Amino acid sequence: MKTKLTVAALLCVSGVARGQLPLLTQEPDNPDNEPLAVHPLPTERQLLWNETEFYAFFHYGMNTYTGREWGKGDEAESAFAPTAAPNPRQWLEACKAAGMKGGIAVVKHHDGFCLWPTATTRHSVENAGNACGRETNIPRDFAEAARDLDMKYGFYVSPWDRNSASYGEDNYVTEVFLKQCAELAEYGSDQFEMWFDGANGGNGYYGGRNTTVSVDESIYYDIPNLRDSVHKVCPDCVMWGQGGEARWIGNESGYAGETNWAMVDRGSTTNAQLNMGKEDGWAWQPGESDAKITDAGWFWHEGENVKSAERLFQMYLETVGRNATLILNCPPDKSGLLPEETVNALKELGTLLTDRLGEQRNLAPKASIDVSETRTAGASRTYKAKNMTDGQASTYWATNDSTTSATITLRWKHEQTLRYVLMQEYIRLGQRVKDFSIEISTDGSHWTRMAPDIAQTTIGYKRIVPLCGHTRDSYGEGYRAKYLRINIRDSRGCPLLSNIGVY
Ligand code: FUL
Repeated sequence: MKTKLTVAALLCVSGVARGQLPLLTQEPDNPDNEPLAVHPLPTERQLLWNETEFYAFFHYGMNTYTGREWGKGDEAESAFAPTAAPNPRQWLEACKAAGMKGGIAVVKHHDGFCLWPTATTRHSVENAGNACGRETNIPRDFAEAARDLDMKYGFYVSPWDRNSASYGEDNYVTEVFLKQCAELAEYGSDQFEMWFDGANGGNGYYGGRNTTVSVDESIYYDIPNLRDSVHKVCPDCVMWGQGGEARWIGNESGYAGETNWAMVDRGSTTNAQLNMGKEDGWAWQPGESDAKITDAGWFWHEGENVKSAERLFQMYLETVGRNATLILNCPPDKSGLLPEETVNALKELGTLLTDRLGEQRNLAPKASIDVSETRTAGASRTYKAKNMTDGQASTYWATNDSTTSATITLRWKHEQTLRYVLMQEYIRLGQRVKDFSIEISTDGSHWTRMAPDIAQTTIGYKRIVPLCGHTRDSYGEGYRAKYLRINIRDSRGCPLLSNIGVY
């Protein structure tokens, strides 16, 4: 901790010259008694990104019309012929009804076809097969709709380009890829994430070369330069994947590890680290889980099925509820609209989320809370238990620095029916908790451990524990209790919790 010398201290120091003992008085430089940070820490941009929590992915483009998942790059531009004007506003509205806070539109997939007029290639909407196609500009319309609906937005731009004649050479990066990212950045300085897929190199059309190109993705795309130039225009834009500011969760099935740290050793691609992070990882790279609402591919396909709202709710619990974000892919069809079945499933999911985890269902603010220890308050900050139920992300409960285990006990006047416990750490000062347990009681002296089959290890930005444990149908009859106790059993530093919800 830094200290500063006061005038009194200086006078004392000067006393040394007169042969007196130096009496140093010190004034703490931490008037709020804030806990020391436990590194590594998130950047402001990563903190903001985390708050988006649940957002949509929209795979739409050339593949929608060819039925492919990975176009080769040799598709005629005229094949892109929407049967109606693509309508990103309809996409986003449907996702907002599901409780999503934003979306990412694929504006260039591996086939290289660009869904906006671009100076970098003729393989774009400008040469589409009909007027609807030629007037399409997804980044423009998507950004505008998102702002209108008060949602976050961003774009997926594939670094791999199976159309470009120069792919694999330096001028592809400088003249095509970086310029495309720069063009996209201009569609809005308020973008929250740019998505850079990991699929790289391989066979393709490549301007008629019809060959296989291999690149070393760790150097080829000039990521540091890309990151700097996008951040100059879009300061809050997290560069996903190749960009190194958020990590892939290691599967496309919609689950994160029950233990899930936001930290990893940068560059590690082991499945365990992607899915669970690493307690002593040195880079803050929180997990994002990309999953599909449909049962076929990422793009729309005739005859595909949409998952049930119940299955999607489960996916939400296993991603957002495990310290990851969820990006749920909802593919528009050939008319440039989300099909009715998708819209309905999204609406149903929104209802489930509100009925089960909506603020009006939160029983925690109605409980009295006892904690085993409360950190000494500072001049303008307290660390009291009620900070966990005041609805403010900036306040938190904490223990004193040397305490790494504690209990939090909620008590209601009458018995309640409980199903889920939600917890959030104040991650601005690092992710800490590594072992906890949850118990309930009807009388305050006999306790039952809940969900022992679920690893109760990390919390992070957000953790939701279904009290019934692993069962896929987490919304059963629930458990009657008058008390709920969270035992924090171990933590990388004193625990800091900013929010507790009980539903
Ligand atoms: C993958 C891509 O290859 C898929 O086509 C899709 O875009 C998915 C989200 O990422 O790596």
